[in-house]
Amino acid sequence: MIRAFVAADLDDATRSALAVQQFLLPLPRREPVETLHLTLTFLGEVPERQLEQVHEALSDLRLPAFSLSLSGLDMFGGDRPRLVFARVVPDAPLLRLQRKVEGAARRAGVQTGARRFVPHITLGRFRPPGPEAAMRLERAVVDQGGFRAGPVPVREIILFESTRLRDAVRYSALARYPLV
Ligand code: 2AM
Repeated sequence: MIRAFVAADLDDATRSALAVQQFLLPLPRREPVETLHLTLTFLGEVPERQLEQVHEALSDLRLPAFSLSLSGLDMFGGDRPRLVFARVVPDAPLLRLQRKVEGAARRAGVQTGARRFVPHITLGRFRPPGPEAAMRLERAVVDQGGFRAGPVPVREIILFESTRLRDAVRYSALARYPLV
């Protein structure tokens, strides 16, 4: 079984802008800047043969290159925050791409879950800190709410394998699909 997901890659200028935000936030843990990405569809643990079918379906997609806009920061977890992210504006070209990728995964027989797509780029993922640290973090997220970036060009999407290591996760690109 291979744990996999499909994501849009980011250009260097956007990575740098996000790294600045990471350093301004009191994050208990930061995602390594070179692994920042926008997940389009999380496939979960899939058998290798099925992943090959996802690969074929993704290879058949003909999709245009487009741009993203990033607008503000947010958290998942409420008053027990466990993830801080940059919000990605859910505009039409992104939603169209996401639907196509999800459709390709489903055609290959992958059950992708019913969660609504909330486009985001995770900056930090961690165990919820204590109440004081959580409040400091929330305040910083609000203070940095004016963060904007873009247009972020998206010229390819990537099929990633995710491997859980002892205290980290490694993402390896299995295949790349150019948007034309
Ligand atoms: P996240 O950053 O919001 O956690 C690899 O784990 C990528 O797939 C991450 O970007 C992660 O998003 C995303 N993902 C979506 N659903 C997931 C799930 N149920 N379990 C793990 N990762 C998930």
